[in-house]
Amino acid sequence: PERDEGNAVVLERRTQRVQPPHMFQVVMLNDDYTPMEFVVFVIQDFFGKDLETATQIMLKIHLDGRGVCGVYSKDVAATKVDQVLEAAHKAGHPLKCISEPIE
Ligand code: TYC
Repeated sequence: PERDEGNAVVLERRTQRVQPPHMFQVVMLNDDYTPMEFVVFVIQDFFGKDLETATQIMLKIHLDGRGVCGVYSKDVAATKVDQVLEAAHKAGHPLKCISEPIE
């Protein structure tokens, strides 16, 4: 650092702290048509859950309307959403999921 740096620079360094990365949850939404087995498959395949956990998440979505499948950085969450929507579209199911910031 320069010895003659201005007060503004010093103040900025004191007040601008490094923030932890903002995390995003991928939320899957219920619908009336997507087969339960397909949802369980997707949750296992794209979110790394085992069969029992994936089944619990699917049933939670089915009953509550939505459920969190995983928490990731913004980029990774967006990629997960794209992968799920593409797989659902290819299979002809209306399954939807979204990414949203936590807290
Ligand atoms: N409600 C669907 C059914 O009864 C199952 C389902 C669960 C669909 C979760 C979407 O995200 C979902 N076949």
